[in-house]
Amino acid sequence: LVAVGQRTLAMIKPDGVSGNYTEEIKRLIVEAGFNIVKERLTQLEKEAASAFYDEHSSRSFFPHLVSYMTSGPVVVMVLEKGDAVSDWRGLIGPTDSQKAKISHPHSIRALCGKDSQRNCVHGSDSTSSAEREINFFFKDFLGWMLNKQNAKHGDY
Ligand code: DGI
Repeated sequence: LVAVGQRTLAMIKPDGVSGNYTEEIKRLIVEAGFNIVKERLTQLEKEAASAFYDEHSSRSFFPHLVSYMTSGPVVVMVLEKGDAVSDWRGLIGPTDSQKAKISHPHSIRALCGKDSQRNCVHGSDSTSSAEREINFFFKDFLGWMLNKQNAKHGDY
């Protein structure tokens, strides 16, 4: 029996995609021993970005966060590895990209993040948020997008 690794959700945020970091980030992911088991390019709308970051809805930066997250396409991936959640958090580095450049110079946020909002990548912070976020992008959100498309085409 082959042990299946833990799974986590990784996202290349709008600044990472528009800055052309997608291929380099994916290379770092594979080099670090993760398996990319699912991947999609998508565009978040206000409703989806707000739902994804619901835990921050009362923070003063929330409106800015939502407009940043909806400013361009994102790449979402399911990564698999023995300790996927903490290993991916380690590889991306601290939230504040400026701090990352000093304390974690080899992290992905040091490589392509700008500040504490435009920090290039996302990683689930626990196994339970990984489960929620994977379902969000590869189950719930997918269904929601398809329903919207069907509605647009009058195909109920
Ligand atoms: O899990 P992280 O992304 O490392 O950090 P988090 O869960 O504390 O915050 C989620 C996102 O919210 C983060 O990636 C960017 C945004 N954010 C967090 N703190 C700040 C922030 N955005 C702004 N503008 N200012 C902040 O202090």
